[in-house]
Amino acid sequence: MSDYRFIETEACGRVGIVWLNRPDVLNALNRTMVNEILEVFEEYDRNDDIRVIFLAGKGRAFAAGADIDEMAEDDSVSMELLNQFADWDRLSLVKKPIIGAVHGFCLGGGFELALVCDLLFAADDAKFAFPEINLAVMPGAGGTQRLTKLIGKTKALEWIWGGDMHPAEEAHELGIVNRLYPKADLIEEALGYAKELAEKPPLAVRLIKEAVNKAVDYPLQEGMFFERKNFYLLFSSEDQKEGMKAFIEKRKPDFKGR
Ligand code: CO8
Repeated sequence: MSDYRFIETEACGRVGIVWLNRPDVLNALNRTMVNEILEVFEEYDRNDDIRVIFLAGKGRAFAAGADIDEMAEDDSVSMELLNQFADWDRLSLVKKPIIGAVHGFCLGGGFELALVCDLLFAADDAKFAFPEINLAVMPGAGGTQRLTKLIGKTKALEWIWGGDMHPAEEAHELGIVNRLYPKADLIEEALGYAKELAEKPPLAVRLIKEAVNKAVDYPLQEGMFFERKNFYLLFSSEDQKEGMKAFIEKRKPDFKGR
C-alpha cells in the first residue's frame, strides 16, 4: 500500500486499519486527509484479504473536527466548486463493516467521521461535540442527519445548538457508542471485536449492513422487501451451503466470502 501524508494503514489479519495521523493538530481533518481515508477504505472494500475496516486516531484525540485553518477563507462558491462532500458520500457506500475506536476529542467533522462507522467503541476519556455553532457554522458532513436518526430530534438539537462537549458515558447511554472501555484497553478490545467479526461469513455481514442501513431510510414495507432480496441472495452463496453443511456435519465452517 502506498504512503499517505495524514493517515497510516496496516493490516492486522483480516482487519484493515486506518490510523488518523495528524496528532499535532489533534487529527483535524483537511481535505487531503479525507481523500486519503476514502482511498484506503475503497481499497479495503475491494481487497479479498480484508473483511473488516477499523478506524482510530493517533495522539491525544480521535479527531478535533475539520481543519479550521483550511476552510477559514472559503466562500460558498469555492465550497460548491470543491464539492468535497462527494468524498463523504462515497464513504457511505463502503460495503464492508467499519468499526470506529474513539478516544479523546471527537468533534465536528471528526464526530461526523465517527458516525460514518457502523459501530463505535469509545475510551472513557472520549468527548463528543458539534462545536460548529461556536464558529457560526453547522455540521456539513452528515452530522445533523446521522445524529438525529440515532438519538432523535430534540436531543440532536440540544447537542448541535449547544456545541458543548458530552462525555463518553452520555454518548454510550444515548446509543451513539456501542461499548465503553478504559482508555488503555480501547484498541485491544475494539480490534478484538473487529477480528471476531472478520471470522463471520463476509457476504452475510455486508448484506446485513446494507439491509439495516435501509431500515434507517426506508418505510417498513420497502425495507422488508429489501431484506428479503438480500436473504434470497445469500442462498446463492457457497458460504450458505458451507455454513449449513458444517452445522449438519457438526464441524466448524470455513467461510470464503463467495
Ligand atoms: N482545525 C485546525 N486546527 C486544530 C483544530 C481544528 N479543528 N483543532 C485543534 N487544532 C490545533 C490547534 O490549533 C493547536 O495547534 P497549535 O499547536 O499549532 O496552536 C493544536 O491543534 C492543539 O490544540 P489546542 O492547543 O487548542 O489543544 P487544547 O487541548 O487546548 O484544546 C480543543 C483542544 C478543545 C479540541 C481545541 O483545539 C478546539 O476547540 N479545537 C477546535 C474544535 C472545533 O471547533 N471543531 C469543529 C471544527 S468545524 C467542523 O468540523 C465542520 C465540519 C464540516 C464538514 C466536515 C469536513 C471535513
